[in-house]
Amino acid sequence: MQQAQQAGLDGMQPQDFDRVLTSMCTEPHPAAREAAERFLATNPGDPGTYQTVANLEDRAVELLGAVTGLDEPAGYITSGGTEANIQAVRIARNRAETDDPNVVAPKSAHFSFRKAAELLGVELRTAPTTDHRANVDAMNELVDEDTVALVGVAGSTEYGVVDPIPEIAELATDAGALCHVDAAWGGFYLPFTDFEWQFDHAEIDTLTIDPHKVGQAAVPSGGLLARSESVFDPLAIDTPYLETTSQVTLTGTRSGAGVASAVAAMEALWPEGYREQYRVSMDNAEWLADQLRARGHDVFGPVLPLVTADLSVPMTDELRSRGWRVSKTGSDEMRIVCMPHVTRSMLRSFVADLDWY
Ligand code: 0PR
Repeated sequence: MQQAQQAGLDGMQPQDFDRVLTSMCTEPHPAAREAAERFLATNPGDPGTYQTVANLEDRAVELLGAVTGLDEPAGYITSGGTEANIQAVRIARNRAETDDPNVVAPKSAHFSFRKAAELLGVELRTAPTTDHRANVDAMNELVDEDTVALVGVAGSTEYGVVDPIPEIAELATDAGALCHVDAAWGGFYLPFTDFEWQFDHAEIDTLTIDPHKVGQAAVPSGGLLARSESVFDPLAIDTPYLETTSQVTLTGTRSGAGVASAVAAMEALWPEGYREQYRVSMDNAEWLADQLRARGHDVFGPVLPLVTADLSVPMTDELRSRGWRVSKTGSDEMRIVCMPHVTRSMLRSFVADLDWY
């Protein structure tokens, strides 16, 4: 920000992806980039005025429904996974009758649930995990009559694991609580795996899946889906002077670029392009895991295309100084996310740099 003020934008370039091994964003698909630019000045928050982009949003939700196993999907394009998760917790809180609501999630749940809890006055109860995966018994122990939602993660931020969603959904049904699945990152890899995480696998009420992550849309493009339109009823706010009479979204003005680019990316890539991307990224992650194991490191994964390893922290700092963007888990392991821009040749030169130490 400071730099931009001093130098102006002339000649400034955004971050190159060629050494980024830690981001959950990636290079947008060329069609997504083009669509984002074309719809830059549109606002799906005002569908009466910006009808074309509103129709595109319906198409985006239909495509997200196809990805997540939902025949008649309801939902909208959010600013990202954070907004989608906040909204899911808001639905759960608003529809329940308690004054002291709590949400039960595995401790692996993304920090956006902390934001949701704080904003909404909901207690977030986090249960210990087993091998980084939600432990359903531990979650069950935290459930009581004030539990309004249970959360499962399908593709966790730190380790890329998938929680036992059908079991979590059963707990939610028994508790009369909402079942929310966070597939913000994993959602575009998971259709090509055997994991049970979709609406047609379990009694799921709401689900987060972000086109701006593995979906290869432009930022900002998140997704919140619900089993039916009525799930959104507890969010409806009157909008007296717009042509439409109510809004269920969190933000008012929203990005038409995000909506259009989500449609463009999904039309270009669903399903074959994403399937191929899953295959390539998973191969890369497995190759990297093998290389690190062969060098004596303790490696976790890949379950989905994400690998962690017990490289020491100073080494991670050294790597950063050589331009590699790597990050650490909460337990100080190095964490590599094999996004679409992460190629085998990138990983080869990364491993060669590791050998240099
Ligand atoms: N749910 C899951 C499972 C996530 O991994 C994330 C983000 C979110 C929700 C929230 O999504 P938004 O960031 O779109 O609101 N996970 C990444 C993280 O926190 C986000 C990220 C993306 C970080 C790109 C860095 C980066 O360069 O690590």
